[in-house]
Amino acid sequence: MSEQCHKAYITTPIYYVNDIPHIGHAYTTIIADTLAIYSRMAGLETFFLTGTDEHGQKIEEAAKKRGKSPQEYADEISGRFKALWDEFGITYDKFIRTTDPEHKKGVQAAFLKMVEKGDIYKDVYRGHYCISCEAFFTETQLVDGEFCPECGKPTSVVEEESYFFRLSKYQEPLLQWYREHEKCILPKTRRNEVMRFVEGGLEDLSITRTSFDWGVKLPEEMNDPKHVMYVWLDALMNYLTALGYGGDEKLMDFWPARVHLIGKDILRFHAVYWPAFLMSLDLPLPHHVAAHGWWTRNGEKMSKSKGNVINPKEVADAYGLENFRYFMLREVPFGGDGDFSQKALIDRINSDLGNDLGNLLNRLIGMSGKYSAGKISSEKVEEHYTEELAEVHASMEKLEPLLFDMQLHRYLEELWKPLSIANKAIDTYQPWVMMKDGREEQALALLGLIANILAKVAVMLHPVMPRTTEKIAKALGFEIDNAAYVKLVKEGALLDPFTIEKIPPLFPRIEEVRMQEFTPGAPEAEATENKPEKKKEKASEPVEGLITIDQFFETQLKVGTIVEAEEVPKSKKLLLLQVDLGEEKPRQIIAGIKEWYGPTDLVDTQVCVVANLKPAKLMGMLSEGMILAAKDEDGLALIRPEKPKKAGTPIG
Ligand code: ME8
Repeated sequence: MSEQCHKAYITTPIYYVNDIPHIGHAYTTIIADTLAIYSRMAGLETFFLTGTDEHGQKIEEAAKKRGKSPQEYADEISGRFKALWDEFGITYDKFIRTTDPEHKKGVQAAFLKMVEKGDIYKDVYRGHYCISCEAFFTETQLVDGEFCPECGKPTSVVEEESYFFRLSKYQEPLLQWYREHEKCILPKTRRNEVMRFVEGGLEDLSITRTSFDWGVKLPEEMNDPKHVMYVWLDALMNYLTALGYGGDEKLMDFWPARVHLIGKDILRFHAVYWPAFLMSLDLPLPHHVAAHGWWTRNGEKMSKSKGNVINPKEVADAYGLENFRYFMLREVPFGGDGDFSQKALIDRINSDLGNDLGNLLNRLIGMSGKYSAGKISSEKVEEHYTEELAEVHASMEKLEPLLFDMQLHRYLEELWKPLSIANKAIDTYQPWVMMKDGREEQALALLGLIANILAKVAVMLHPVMPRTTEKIAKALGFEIDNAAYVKLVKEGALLDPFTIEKIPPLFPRIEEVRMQEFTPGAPEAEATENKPEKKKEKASEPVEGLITIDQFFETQLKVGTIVEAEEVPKSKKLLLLQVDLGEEKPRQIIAGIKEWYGPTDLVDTQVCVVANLKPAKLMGMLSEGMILAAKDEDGLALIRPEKPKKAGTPIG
């Protein structure tokens, strides 16, 4: 993305409707949202597109398994993606669905244009097809002569009449594009990878199928009704049809895209096929295709078929949506893979957000209330804090290029430098001492420095944490908008004056893990069926089932003393316990142990408790923990410490 352009068209992949949204999807969408919010704030005319990819054999089969029509099924899952993005406040301008009539019309128009260009011919396709990846492979590319090299699932042999796109014709022009545009594919290492692939030779691409039905039909002019479009041609075209290609083209001046954000799994489609299709359509190529890495669980890519997905809504509910946004962007270098860990998320919230940012704001609010009745002037800041200001500006200047180069983790790292300057300045100059020893002007100017640093950071953090930064701005008495961005960031100027308002702490400290740790559950039937034996074996290898010591300690086990026990009315199984864990008040725990223990057996005895389980409701009552027990054919026995221990003693 270059700063000089005045339009910013930003896209996410359109997500397949065979998978419910997980944190991988949320990651791409949150990055795209961050870029879109930034672009709008920077005064660029912005169009942010997301949506769902609804055609193809994979979706047809998934719908059939659920006894639904593909359309019904697509409506349902597409709705879930849209609902989640709406709940997350994602600022998309359009949510496209490939089943939209305008989209289908646009894809057909593109097909005709490619025919006109002489880029399409009819032949017979013989080869292997992976339904899960919706991709063709040659014999030599397969693993063990049968399995997909991308996802490991078995491929099927296909021999059918097909239209082909002359991809081979575009080999040289593609190489030229990569060579001439250093940043066309980001990160740059990916560009090298794509170049090697294309240099290896490109075969023409089969772009229609006849063996199933769920897709965009060929244009009537082709007079060949048994063909439907290859799902990737259909899907990639969404980036154009969303702007009206082949119909009402009034948004087409947003083309070319500033950035197509994608995961590294779909790089070949976006960095090879897509630019070749665009060349065939005589359209300019995107400025950037930016491929991020994978979120993994214990080193494995997260996906529904592996049964190891993390629900982004659960994370957002447990830790706060904007904290989650910050974590995702800060934790993993763009392009690299990242293993999702709650501990890392909690550390980021407590340390970066709580200590570095939140405490700084609290200190400013406190000091300004005490020393200057909430009024802060910037008049003397330059005079007293020239060096600090210069350092702050040097950091601010580095930010935009980092963002536009997708170096989001470095962007946030750099953005934290001014915070560190501010925190250090307070510790070094000790304004409370200056207030006492006659250096009031310097002390008040220091508050001006801090307020300006916080204002600048709030503006540049706004795209990542929109609502939180609005609260910071409110506390400082200004609004985050293009004018503030120009003044504080572009011009490097100071705001003056500030009227400080007290607000509650933004990042209360998190002491406990708030989500149930993921336990490898049975993946949904539809997804497991196709797994090759090889993969299944791998999943049961002992190492796969092991956890690290850190993972173990994410479960907090404590000794508890049962102080009260009673029957749950109308329940044959449940007892209501009050268990002392050495906290302010006993925890209420509902345990399914009534068949083996009566209330009087339990009072004043000790048990082992999972203390950081998300509270759940049972029979309308809150249960705030779980008691450990072992059950075999002889019944159930509670697990108890061998000797009495103080209530709340950690186990581990
Ligand atoms: O590929 N980590 O759709 P899709 C990070 N319909 N990102 C992940 C991820 C993970 N574990 N899993 C998924 C398709 N993603 C096509 C796209 S575009 C014209 C057609 C994200 O539902 C990442 O952005 O399989 C990846 O590229 C995308 O979801 C794949 O989504």
